[in-house]
Amino acid sequence: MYRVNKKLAEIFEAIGSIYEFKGPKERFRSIAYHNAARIINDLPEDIREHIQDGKFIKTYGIGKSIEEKIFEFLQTNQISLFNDLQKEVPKDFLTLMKVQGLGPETLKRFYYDLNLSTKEQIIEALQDGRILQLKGFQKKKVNNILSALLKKTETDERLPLWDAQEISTSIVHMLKTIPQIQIIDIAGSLRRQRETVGDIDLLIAAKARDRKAIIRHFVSLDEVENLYAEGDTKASVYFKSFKRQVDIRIVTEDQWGAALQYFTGSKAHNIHLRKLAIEKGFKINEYGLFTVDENKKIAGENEEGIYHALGLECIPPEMREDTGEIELAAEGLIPKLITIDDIKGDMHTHSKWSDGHSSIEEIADYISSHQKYDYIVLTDHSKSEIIAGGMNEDQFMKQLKEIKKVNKKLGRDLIKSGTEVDILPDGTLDLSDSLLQTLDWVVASIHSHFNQDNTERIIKACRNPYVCAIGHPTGRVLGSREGYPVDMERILDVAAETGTAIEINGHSHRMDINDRWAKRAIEKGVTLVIGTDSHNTGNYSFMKLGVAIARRAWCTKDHILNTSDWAKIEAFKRRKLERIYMTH
Ligand code: DGT
Ligand code: CA
Ligand code: CA
Ligand code: ZN
Repeated sequence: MYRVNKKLAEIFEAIGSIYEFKGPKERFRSIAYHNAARIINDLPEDIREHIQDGKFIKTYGIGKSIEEKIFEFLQTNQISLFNDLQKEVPKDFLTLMKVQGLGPETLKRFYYDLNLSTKEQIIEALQDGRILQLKGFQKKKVNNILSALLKKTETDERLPLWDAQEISTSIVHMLKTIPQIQIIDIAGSLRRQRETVGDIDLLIAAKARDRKAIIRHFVSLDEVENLYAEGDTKASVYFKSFKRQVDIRIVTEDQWGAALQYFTGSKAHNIHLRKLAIEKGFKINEYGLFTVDENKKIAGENEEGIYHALGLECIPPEMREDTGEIELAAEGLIPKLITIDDIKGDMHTHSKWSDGHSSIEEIADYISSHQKYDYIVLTDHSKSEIIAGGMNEDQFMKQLKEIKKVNKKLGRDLIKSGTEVDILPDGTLDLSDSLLQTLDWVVASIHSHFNQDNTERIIKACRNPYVCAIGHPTGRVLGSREGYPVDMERILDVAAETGTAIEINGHSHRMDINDRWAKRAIEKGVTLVIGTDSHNTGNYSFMKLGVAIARRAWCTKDHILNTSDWAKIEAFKRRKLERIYMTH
């Protein structure tokens, strides 16, 4: 999610809750701010993209007065109304209202009926039975609130990879101004590109005598709020604006490889590696690889050296989870993982024709100047997606003409026609077969009935000869919605059997299917495609998240269809058609 959006949404949420706390006469204000918070939270792009010539391009249900607050925030980084309102509620209120079971209404009663205004006072009153005496507070409710209050919140949550990448990039940028730093890189789960990240680990190489100065500089950055730990070679701090813990570790240049290997992990990978080292008469730590008998340093300057000394091929960070990669490396069988440069096109994007923000021409211009793609598929929504501006068959035919026009102007077939067609509740599709047959690429996705088991629905879609791929197959949305119930093993089997591709949706909110399912898919011989589900030009870079999932799934470029030129994609479609008609 975009940091401005997130911050604004948080403030609006808080304003809404303060109005709620203030009572019934502020009810409409409260609703308006809560609404605005939700709308901004759901925006697929940076809110600043919605402003042009000092105006909102679209209002999105946001009224004039809230619009002014948005401008105020973008210009001054604060909202004066919010500063004033905060003085009207107890100090801990804003953090407390986010605790499960403690809405503004409840807090109001604690405050007015029992005169409780801090977290400590509330905990005490929950424990000593005072709250039990309030009407409507039975034992179970009290216990739930108590355990929610005692549990750490918010910062305990793991951070989606995209956010972690943005944050770490900006921190690395800040630190690069420190002249004593020789090398700086990310480590930990972030370097392994896990889909969520617990904390951010950074590694620095510098001369021993410069460490103190670097650490002092780091911990006194404006952004740093809390210092958890500070030592000779490390510091652990809390970054205010990112609400995240960041660990730095400083080593000397000759220890770089050993330290990078050690702090990249994973823990399980490292433990296995250490066992292997001991078997071979070595010991390994963050300073290097040493012989046990003479304590002689064998390797440590770079990671390759460490792995090679242990008789292993160097293992890409994304594979380091101790799930068989060390055994593979011992046999020299580490696959050549796909890279972003292998990608020849994007298989899932939306234009202004449905709920995207760019016209076909704008997309063509942007892709031509920013990507080395051979093709990009427009997969706008089908008619039952009313809110998302889904299109009927006639509109798709019109869009087809527009695509031809733009391609002609470009002088090449960059833009491919397609759709993300809805799989309806009964498993049939939202567009006619004759239209689907005309399009270059058909992704079929589920956008409704999330609570039912959707296995059969998806399987039925796989059996349609014109469905090329299943979009965001589990339907999960990171941090807000679990996937619908679905038997993914069966779906993968049917995908393999029918020659239907399975999508790795790289959108930062989705990352669907994830690395584990993608690995399972290729084990079963399923072809994967990566799409970004872009709704604006900023989204095309989600391709790197899709590639991250594929790398963590041990995919080579041969596993991913959109590393091929378009002719191979046509062949893939033909194979599916033949297969379906042969079995009928
Ligand atoms: P996270 O932050 O929960 O997403 O996961 P990681 O993998 O980034 O874990 P973190 O930040 O606790 O530690 C970073 C790396 O440091 C970890 O991947 C491996 C290494 N490490 C940490 N603790 C240990 C340990 O007790 N033994 C070994 N061998 N390595 C460790
Ligand atoms: Ca970490
Ligand atoms: Ca850490
Ligand atoms: Zn979709």
